[in-house]
Amino acid sequence: MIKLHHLETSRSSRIIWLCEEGGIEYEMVRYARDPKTRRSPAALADVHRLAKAPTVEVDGHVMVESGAILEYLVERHSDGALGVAVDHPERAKYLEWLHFAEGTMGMSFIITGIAPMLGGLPDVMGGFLNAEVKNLLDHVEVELEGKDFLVADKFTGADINLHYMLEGRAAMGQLDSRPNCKRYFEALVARPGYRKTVELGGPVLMTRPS
Ligand SMILES: N[C@@H](CCC(=O)N[C@@H](CS)C(=O)NCC(=O)O)C(=O)O
Repeated sequence: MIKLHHLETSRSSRIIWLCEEGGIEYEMVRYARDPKTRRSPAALADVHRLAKAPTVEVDGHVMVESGAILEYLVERHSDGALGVAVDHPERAKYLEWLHFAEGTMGMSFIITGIAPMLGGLPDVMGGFLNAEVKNLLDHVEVELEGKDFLVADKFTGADINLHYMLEGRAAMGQLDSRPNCKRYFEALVARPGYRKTVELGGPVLMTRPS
């Protein structure tokens, strides 16, 4: 049995979604963020010293990194339906997109996403990162032209991983001028698997601390 350590309003929602849509049995342990710092609690550091979400106990290993967790769970603990087979022509593209959200996209999206809660960014840094976000969103917009999903014409872990990054952008209105991103995002959040994720794990987005 897989044990998912789920931190409220965090990336661990991805793993709930994967397990729910992929028919993977799991047990969930829930953690609240520190109300002032919004960091994870010490109890999560007892599970893994990084105290990051998601953390998953699987096959005798305490695993972190959502992209790697998604890839492993799809291949070892489901029928593979939410992945792309090794010999599929779009396998390379699937791996590229599965890891893109936490790779190239992660830094600028996360920093510009939390900056407003922390008093904003210095101009030079803001200029650099906002240009990066624009470039990356434009890239997604081109990729989604005429498509419902990122790869292989089906819903995969790559869509789950990208969705988390788009949640913040949707809330900031940055999908409104990008019709493909907007259509794609709205279809993802209308899925019963996503609704179930929010029902079980709570909202995905963190809001400003009081
Ligand atoms: N690249 C990692 C990032 C993990 C990460 O930073 N998770 C955040 C939640 S969205 C976290 O644990 N934040 C709490 C903290 O750092 O105290 C992944 O995709 O799993």
